[in-house]
Amino acid sequence: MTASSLLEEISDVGRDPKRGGYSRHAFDAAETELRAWFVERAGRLGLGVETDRNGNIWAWWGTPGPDAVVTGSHLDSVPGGGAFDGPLGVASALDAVEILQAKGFRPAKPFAVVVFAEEEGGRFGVPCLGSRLLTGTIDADKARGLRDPDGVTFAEAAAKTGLDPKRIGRDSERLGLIGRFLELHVEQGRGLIDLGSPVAVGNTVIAHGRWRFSFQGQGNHAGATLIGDRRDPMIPAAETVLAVRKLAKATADARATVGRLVPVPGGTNVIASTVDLWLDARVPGTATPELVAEIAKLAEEAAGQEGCRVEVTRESYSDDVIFDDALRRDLGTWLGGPPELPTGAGHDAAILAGFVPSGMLYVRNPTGISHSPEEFSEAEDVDHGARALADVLEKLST
Ligand code: HGY
Ligand code: MN
Ligand code: MN
Ligand code: MN
Repeated sequence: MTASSLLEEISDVGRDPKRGGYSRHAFDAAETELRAWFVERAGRLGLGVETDRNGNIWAWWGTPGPDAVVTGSHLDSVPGGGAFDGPLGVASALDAVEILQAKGFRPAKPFAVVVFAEEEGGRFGVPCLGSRLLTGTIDADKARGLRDPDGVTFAEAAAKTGLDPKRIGRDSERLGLIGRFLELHVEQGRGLIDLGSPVAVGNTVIAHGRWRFSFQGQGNHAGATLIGDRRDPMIPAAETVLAVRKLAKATADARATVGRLVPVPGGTNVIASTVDLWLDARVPGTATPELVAEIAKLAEEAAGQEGCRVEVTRESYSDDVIFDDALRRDLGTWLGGPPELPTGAGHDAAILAGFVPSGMLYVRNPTGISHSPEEFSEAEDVDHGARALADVLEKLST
């Protein structure tokens, strides 16, 4: 089945009528349905499927072994996300295997399609959790203790899906099998429209991280409390949101976002006792921590003026990544010199790039919008991308 028809096949899974788009989060009903879909589709291609200790699914074409060519992406989404971010890479990998099998190709090296767990961090808050656990770039105890918005820990959710929480953590043996990793992904931006090409080769992923700002004040009655008697955490939180924009605008090429802000208890006629907000900050090079420190300083000043406190916690951070030079060059040669694209979006390939030669292919998204229902890629470009992936996987596996 072509990648576009595989995406069509799952187009009703995890639709989110409230937010629009899709909400498919680690081990929830929708993502579990997608996992089962992947296992069934991989089985039809004769791939040997297994789930690793961290919840990543591996579909082996032939016997697992060293110097493996591995491709894949993720099936989870952001809340109210698009149909392509993640599943496009998985569907294209399945289509690429079918294209190669149909022409009688057999890989000369071990070959696997992988689906990483919790790439968006949409449930447990840390992006690329599955690939960070595989590579040991997150402490296993910290990961086990991560809580979702309902207070369920990653360990509990993993156990419920059949994993042994005690085994969660770096999987050196499995990591050691990977010779090359290649992720195909929908473009999250509009570079390819302007460049007039259906595909591009990834070159860099900019540094990015997530920080939690927890503002503590005094919960109180909205009508009975004079303004001068308040310690309202919503005020410094709001000032921090404005400071994020102001300071990011003053920092070259910075992107900084507050997409999630949670007042507790969250009543219309209640002055909040606490307000939590999450900052997603990304600046090429080493300037992200500096930008965040400036924002935190303003947050502390604003909290002090309102008689509140603020606690800032770093929840995740990844440095700038440059993909493997030789692989980038080979991909460019094999695909006839498509453009190279930097990206501000994080990917599992960027986590693996610290351990194995990794690369990315992007497929044109004419809306230039992602992490939103408008995310899109034409079927013609989707299937062109899958054929391009098949071509380069054949070269890598010969
Ligand atoms: O947030 C990101 O950049 C990615 O889509 N997980
Ligand atoms: Mn994403
Ligand atoms: Mn993605
Ligand atoms: Mn990714």
